[in-house]
Amino acid sequence: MSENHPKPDALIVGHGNMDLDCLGSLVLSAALFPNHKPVRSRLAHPAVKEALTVFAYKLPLLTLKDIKGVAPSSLIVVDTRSKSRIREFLDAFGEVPETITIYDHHRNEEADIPGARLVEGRHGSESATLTLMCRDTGTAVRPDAATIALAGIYADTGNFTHNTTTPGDFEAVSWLMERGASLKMVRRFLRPLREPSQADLFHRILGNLSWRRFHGHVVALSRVELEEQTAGVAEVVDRVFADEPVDVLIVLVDIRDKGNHLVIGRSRKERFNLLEVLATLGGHGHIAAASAFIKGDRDVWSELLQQLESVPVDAMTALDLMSGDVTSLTPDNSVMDASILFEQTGFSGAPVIDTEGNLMGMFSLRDVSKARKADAMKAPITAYMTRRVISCSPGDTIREVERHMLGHNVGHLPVMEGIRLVGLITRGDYKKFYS
Ligand SMILES: [Mn+2]
Repeated sequence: MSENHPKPDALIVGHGNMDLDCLGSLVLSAALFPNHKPVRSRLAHPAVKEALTVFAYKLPLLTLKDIKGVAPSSLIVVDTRSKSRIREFLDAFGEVPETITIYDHHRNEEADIPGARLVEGRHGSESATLTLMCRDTGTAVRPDAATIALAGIYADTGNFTHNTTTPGDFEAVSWLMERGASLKMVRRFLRPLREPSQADLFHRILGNLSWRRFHGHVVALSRVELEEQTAGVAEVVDRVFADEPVDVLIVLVDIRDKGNHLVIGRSRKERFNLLEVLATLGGHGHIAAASAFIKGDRDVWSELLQQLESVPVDAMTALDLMSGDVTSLTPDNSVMDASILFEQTGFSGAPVIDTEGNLMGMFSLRDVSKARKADAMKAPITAYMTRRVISCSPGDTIREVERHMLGHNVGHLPVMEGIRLVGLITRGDYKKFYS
């Protein structure tokens, strides 16, 4: 900005190291509040750098240099509510702005910007919230801005698969598509591992993976070294997380030149609050995606393991999923007896228990129809039951339960403590868990 221009009086900033949702939020809020000028952060994710290169001439983003010493009367903060994440901008200002308004969806982030008014974002991406505001206020959004916003929504919702995704994210996408957003360009921005160094890091993270159990949660951990801090590490972690069948992934990156550390975590479990785990390391983010940057010589690995030991909520296990009050059959029951039981109860299967309480097998509706075809409804159920029963233990994780049920295509999974039947998990129990 040349000396001839007046210093801007009203600004929009996002969090440092801009990601796509942050850029989308900047662009949309610039459309919503045309008297406010958006400012870009010093660092940006590789995908954002690419977007800036493609659209630079259409995105009038100010730089830190432009706002040095400015005392804005009004500041809009998007995609963060944390003071530490807008530090570079606050440091550049001559004075703290009088009016600060925050548009953010990081519900678990501490809102510690003094005097700021928070407009709570209720969707999986802040770009969705601001898109719907544009729609509702009749604010025009050009195709380029729509493309960037669309990329932000895809990125922050993990292609609409994160638990935080709402119908509003979809509504916003629909509206942006009507404004001419380019899916082709979004695909380009979202393609992972664009740098050779990212591919290398990807393989090293995978190569160093180990699995540990903390309070029933199975956590995949990996520790790698980088010569210097490079952009795009989080994208690599996302890629590993997308490919690996794990519930929680935590990667520690030791950065050699300055002796700093970066911890990036991803979780698919609502019960596993990553933000809480990384809090003592100064982490920020969401329950499902958080990271921490730790300066200097600290044994971050040990601290992390210690913190994981104190994960607050135990993992769900077979015990949480099962019904303990199991209706069972005995070996002297006939197929007809079982058929009547199923009809009366609506069950589609039951364990067969002998007089000593041992599990002899499982008998299901499928077995009834087999016997009916053979005209053998009076035969004992032992003639038609499944003897090789797939079972699990009360302490098995949901993932292990899943493996048993889906891997062997069984609709009833007995939960055994040694030879004693303690419960039964049905397809219905399993589906309830996912609803
Ligand atoms: Mn966001």
